[in-house]
Amino acid sequence: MSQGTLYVNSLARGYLPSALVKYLGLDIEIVDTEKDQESFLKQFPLGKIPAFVGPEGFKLTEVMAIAYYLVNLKGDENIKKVLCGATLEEEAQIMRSLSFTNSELAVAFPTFALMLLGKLPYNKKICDEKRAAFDACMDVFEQRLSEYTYLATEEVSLADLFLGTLYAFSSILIFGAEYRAKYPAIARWFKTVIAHPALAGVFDLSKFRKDTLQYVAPKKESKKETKKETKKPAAEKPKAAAEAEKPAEQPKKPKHPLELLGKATFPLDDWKRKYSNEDTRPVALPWFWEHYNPEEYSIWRVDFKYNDELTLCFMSNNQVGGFMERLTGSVKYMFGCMVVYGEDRNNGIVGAIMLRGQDYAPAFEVAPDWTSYDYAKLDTSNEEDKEFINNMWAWDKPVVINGEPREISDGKVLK
Ligand SMILES: N[C@@H](CCC(=O)N[C@@H](CS)C(=O)NCC(=O)O)C(=O)O
Repeated sequence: MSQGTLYVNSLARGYLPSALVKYLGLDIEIVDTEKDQESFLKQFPLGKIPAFVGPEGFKLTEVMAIAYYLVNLKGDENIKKVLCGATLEEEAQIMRSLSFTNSELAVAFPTFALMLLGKLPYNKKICDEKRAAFDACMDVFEQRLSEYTYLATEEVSLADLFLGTLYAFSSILIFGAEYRAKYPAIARWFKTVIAHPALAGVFDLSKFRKDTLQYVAPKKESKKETKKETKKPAAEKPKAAAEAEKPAEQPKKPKHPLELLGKATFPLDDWKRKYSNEDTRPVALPWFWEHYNPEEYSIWRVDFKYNDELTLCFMSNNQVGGFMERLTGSVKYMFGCMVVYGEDRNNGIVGAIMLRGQDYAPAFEVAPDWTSYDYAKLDTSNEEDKEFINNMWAWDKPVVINGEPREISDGKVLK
């Protein structure tokens, strides 16, 4: 009879339990939740990786508990003594190291990694803080490993295997050779740990980064380049073919209605650059309020009308992404953020969007699904409305919905 199902994905905490299943030769099915989100979330609505279900519905979450359970499930006393400890003191030291790695290093990592990877809005202060917290953990490990061979005992234990997987994961994703060289004792230790049969073949070491990933502010699209690119292929085509492809008469593109409002003094493109390149709260937002002109632009609260029909947060966020793509025709007159708040099966979409003019319709109606949203004009002379706009654009605090603070799980920027 199968010994259960382990749910993992390509995120860091999944590597240890799946390596253990293989190493211990357990009859456990390993399911990649990226391929089967639905059945995973049905059983584990929090959606945290890893998760485990035994044959009689015995459920486990938390990487440390799952790792401990898998080793004990094997029922091999020698393996258990090595991986989980042979004495009370060894067990406690292994637990100590696992807990430190899991609650300090593994918690600091995703925030700055996701910011560097462009998957979370970049905030220099938070990014630097989390990075410093990660480095502080590395210092603790470096100190330990310059005095001892392993993290907790005299052999490779669960503590070493766990940190080993996170070290490999972060070296593939973020950290380069120079960073690793700052921790020579850890690098030496890693060579031994990665050679342990439990981790053999789990990571492709040739994928370790050479340079550490740095934050690069997104580049503004250059109109000149786009023009150049569209001209080039035409020039390379034989004349006759180019002629044949030419439409008989080029119909004039109708002007966007907001074009009729003329050029605004508020430098929208400068603002978009500021927002992308600077810390939102301390630098970008003060700049915005200094330059904003409410006679030229208006700012709207946008609420999705059918929050009850939303299911998984990532699907709600895809919906926001689709809406923004459909607004492309108006984006040069607009800026804003829309966020998904709440949890899977209990979430909603809200945002604050600035647009040229005082009427929302001309900007939004280019998107066929614009009627799925409610629009309410915000009063930027009112502190509460201003705070709502700041919160939507900084997207770093819970949003208050019907008097209740709701965590923001994801979002998109329209720019
Ligand atoms: N305390 C949990 C944390 C689990 C966790 O945060 N896992 C990450 C992957 S390493 C995850 O599922 N992140 C996705 C999310 O938080 O939605 C544990 O120790 O297992």
